[in-house]
Amino acid sequence: MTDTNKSIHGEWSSRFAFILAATGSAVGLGNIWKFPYITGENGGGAFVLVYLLCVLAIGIPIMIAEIMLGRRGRQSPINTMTALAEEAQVDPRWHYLGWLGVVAGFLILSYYSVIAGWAISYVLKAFFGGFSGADAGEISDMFANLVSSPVQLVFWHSLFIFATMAIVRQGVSGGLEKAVRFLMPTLFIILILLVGYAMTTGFYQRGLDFMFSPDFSQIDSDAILTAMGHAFFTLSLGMGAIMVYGSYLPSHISIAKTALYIAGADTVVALLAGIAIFPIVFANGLEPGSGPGLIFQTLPIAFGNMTGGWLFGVLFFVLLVFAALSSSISLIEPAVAWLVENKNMERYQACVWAGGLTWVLGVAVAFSFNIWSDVTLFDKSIFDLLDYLTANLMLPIGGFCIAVFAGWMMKQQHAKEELEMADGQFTLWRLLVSYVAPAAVFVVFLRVLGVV
Ligand code: VAL
Repeated sequence: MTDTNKSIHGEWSSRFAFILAATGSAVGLGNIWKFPYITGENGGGAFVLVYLLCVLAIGIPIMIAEIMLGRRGRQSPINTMTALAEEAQVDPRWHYLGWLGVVAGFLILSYYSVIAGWAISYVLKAFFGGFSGADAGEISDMFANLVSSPVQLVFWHSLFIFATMAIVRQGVSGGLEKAVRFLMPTLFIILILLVGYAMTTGFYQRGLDFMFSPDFSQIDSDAILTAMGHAFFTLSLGMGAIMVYGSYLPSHISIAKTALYIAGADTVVALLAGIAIFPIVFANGLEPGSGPGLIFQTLPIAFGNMTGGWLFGVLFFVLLVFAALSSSISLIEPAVAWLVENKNMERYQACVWAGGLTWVLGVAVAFSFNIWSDVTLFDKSIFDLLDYLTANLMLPIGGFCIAVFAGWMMKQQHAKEELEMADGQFTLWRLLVSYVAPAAVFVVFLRVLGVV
């Protein structure tokens, strides 16, 4: 773990390449699909405010910590944590933190892929003019038809897993670096265009009010947990992704500044998605809390009714699929890196195993929207259960442990060496990562459990 060490899997070509890849990981379905619908389900403004606070006070410091741990360990998250625990001379069981991340990434990908499959099928719907002139009712029926078909869902899910594994097989620094460089700005421009359309609906102000006027009577401790969990989800924290990407980061690059860029871009994309969607929701008398189908039931109305909507619709869903791909590869990379390191596999073999397993679980998720919709555990469908287990439990617990490890277990001189921050900044980061972030996660859990 010296400065000159490199990961056996390769390294990013520059700081910019890392920013692109990590932003690619962060910006995905979480921002465009999940953020708007959970905001809708949790009453809007107050939820958004809690989410923003969580990104700032918990997410950013933990992101800095997670990148730092990855870069110092230079291996898959499991082996990184083993090495770091040894270096810090603490309990070797800290390597379970690596496992937690790898398993969370795998579980998330299994449902992420099903949703990304919806986006792929919408590329075709847009292309064949399916949205043109359609009203809210027709668009809702279109969505209902899709999710009620197990065959279609499994087909699109399979395609998405295949695409993910094909990219991961190539290694992440090749084509993807280049693709993300062009795709991210384009996605951003289309979102701005959609905001432009939202302004013409007559309900723009209502949408803004919904998102930015906090009404705290709308949220309870579960909503706060969801907002906090989403801060981890959207920044790709606690799922091994950012740690493994950190392990490919050359040593001379400033981690803190990089983390700020990534979190900033991620937040802007999520807010833009919300600002574009809610005016359309209100203008068409739709329900903000209608759940995971929200963007698929709203944005097609916009595309079907605006000038050039055909082109923008196709472009938007293509870009959404790419945003999902640049996230999905980061979800499975930790498992693939571990299989290569520990099971003596070639990269392609590791991809077949990791991809195969995710595919199987994803099929169960696809069925949970139709033929298995009444299979429930703790009152939740398979999809809901996996989402809750990962975003609301595993990621915050993983984040908590990352903060504790970086703030309390690791020798501070080592953290300082890696981060190369000015003294004042380092002190602020330490304060946040050692006290504020772990305490906040802890208190939210206690509240949900009804202890405080
Ligand atoms: N952070 C990504 C997203 O928000 C994934 C990796 C969960 O979509």
